[in-house]
Amino acid sequence: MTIKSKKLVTLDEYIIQSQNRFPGATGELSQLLRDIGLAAKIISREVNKAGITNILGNDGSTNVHGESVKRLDLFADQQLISALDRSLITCMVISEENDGIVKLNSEGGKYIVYLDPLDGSSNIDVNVSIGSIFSIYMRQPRFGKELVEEDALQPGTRQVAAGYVLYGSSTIMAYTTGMGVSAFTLDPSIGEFILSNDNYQIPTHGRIYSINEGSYNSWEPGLKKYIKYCQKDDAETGRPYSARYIGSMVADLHRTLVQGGIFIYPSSKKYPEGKLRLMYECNPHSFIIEQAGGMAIDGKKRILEIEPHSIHQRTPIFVGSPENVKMVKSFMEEYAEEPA
Ligand code: P6P
Repeated sequence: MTIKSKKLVTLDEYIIQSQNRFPGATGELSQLLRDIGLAAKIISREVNKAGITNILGNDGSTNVHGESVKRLDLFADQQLISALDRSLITCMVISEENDGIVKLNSEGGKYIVYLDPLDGSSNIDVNVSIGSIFSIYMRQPRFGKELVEEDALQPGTRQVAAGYVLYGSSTIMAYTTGMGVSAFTLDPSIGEFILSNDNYQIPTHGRIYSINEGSYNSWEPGLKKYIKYCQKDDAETGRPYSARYIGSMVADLHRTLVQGGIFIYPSSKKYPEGKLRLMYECNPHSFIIEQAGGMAIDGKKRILEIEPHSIHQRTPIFVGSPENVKMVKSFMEEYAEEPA
């Protein structure tokens, strides 16, 4: 009797196998991804025991956006930055937790990394899934010149890799280097990320819409009409949709990638530019979703084509299954002139 055992592929093995497909590859991007994977394991360990140790709660400071910083935010930021610093491949990091650019020991490093070290951290104390997000660019060829913020202001189309780690019922790391989206599930018993999905394809249409309906009154007319359309009971066309909103972008976007549908964070009275940050929340998730066959717009144009003017700038985002995104866009165009 032959026992067919599914070959387990670890993150490190997968990265090396992928790199071997590119003879010219130097292995540096592979090393960078492995560094992030190592930091993710350490962060996962702390997140999973946060309730026991005294790492929960606020550390008393506020970040560049005036948001109270959780101790786990700082821990995740430190772990990711030190992991990237050790391999001397990254010249600078831009992180939600730091006002300006963070220059690393290797100013000659060829990569620039954006981080949201622990997105959704307001959910930490109520045990809801949270995540780390990363976005990787090549440093523009200005070698020898002093590193400045402008070196990092590149549109999302120039990302060389992007991904996230979701600390949920299991810890999952998903990333893309432009050749599709792969995901790995952490097996804590052996401390390895194991390949769990080799080429995500988002459903072309999904029956889930994900938006914070608390800001309904400040939405533009077309968005209001679209959400009302989703709520209509129409068995023939598969409506009503289901509403799912976790309030943790990484968790909402991972569900959207796997089950399809649409995630929306529009502009509102409180956030006229949108709440979510372009460079380290919207661009990486948009790269992932597009690589899986989905769409990501700011309401009008592709997120990835936005020319950034600031490392912490915000943008509205409509992201998910292509049919859902096209439909909300058509609703907003059709009712653009209606009074709010
Ligand atoms: P709201 C978490 O604070 C976050 O940055 C994202 O993870 C999440 O999608 C969004 O904000 C939730 O914002 O205004 O709905 O609470």
